[in-house]
Amino acid sequence: MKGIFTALMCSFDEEGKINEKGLREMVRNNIDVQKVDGLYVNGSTGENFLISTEDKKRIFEIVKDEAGDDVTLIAQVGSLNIDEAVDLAKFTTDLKYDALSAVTPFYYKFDFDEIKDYYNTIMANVDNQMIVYSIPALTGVSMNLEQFGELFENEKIIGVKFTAPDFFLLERLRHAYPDKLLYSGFDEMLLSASVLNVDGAIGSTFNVNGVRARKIFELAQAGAVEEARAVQKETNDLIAAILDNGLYPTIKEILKHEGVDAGVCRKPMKPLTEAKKARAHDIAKKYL
Ligand code: NGF
Repeated sequence: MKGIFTALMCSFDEEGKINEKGLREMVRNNIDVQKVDGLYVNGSTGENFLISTEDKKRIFEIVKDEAGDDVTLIAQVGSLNIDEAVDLAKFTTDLKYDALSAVTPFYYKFDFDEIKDYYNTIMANVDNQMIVYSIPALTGVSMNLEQFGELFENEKIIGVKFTAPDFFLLERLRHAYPDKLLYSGFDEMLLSASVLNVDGAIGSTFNVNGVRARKIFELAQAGAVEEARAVQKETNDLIAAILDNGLYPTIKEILKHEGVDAGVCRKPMKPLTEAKKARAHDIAKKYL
């Protein structure tokens, strides 16, 4: 369960339908070219919150079929509809996904007891392990050290995907829960998180920059911080350009530049203009 995990994208056609061939190519690209340790399926990067339950299941099936046992697979099953979350948790456990993850329930201002009940309900229904997906900037849900500790009391909850720039909390979590898995969620902060001894990282840009991400992680683990910093700098030049051009559509366009049939993003995300498409190809040429 440790190492570099790509937050997998899904290839959609112009009508928003799954492009199975493209999805399979994306899986293979991550395994064979980016050489990542695992895939995080149907997360934010997978446009999970824009797709139907049926499409989520189909994506889980295609990815498992293509990846087999080549890499570790984590299924993001979180949903505001707890019945859907449980259904997806059962479905992916049956498919032999190695672990589950669930975004903290958002939109309504759930209190912590409700959040805890959400995770415990999902896990009571399956024989699997759970990585909490914490991304306060998008969900508005922040948890403190003690609250993470309360979630971790459930032994099936084995870690957290920590997508936040709060390195004080990350260090406290590392110190307090040495046996739980901590994953860095912001690719541009991978070095800082790695120095704090996270167990791995899950990120969108690893779809195109997985090899550099591994270098950062492994150099930091080996104490070679100067060298790691140089690779993080190259990485951040790439990430800054991607963010400036539009995150997910630009990663897809870069994948196309690399020969991967990455398709387009689903509405309401808008397609890249011709100028931005050209810029994405320039980014690939300049920074990859
Ligand atoms: O895309 C976001 C939104 N965050 C991802 C990652 O944390 C999301 C991060 O890689 C993820 O893993 C998922 O698909 O669930 C960023 O895209 C990257 O650091 C650029 O900012 O915040």
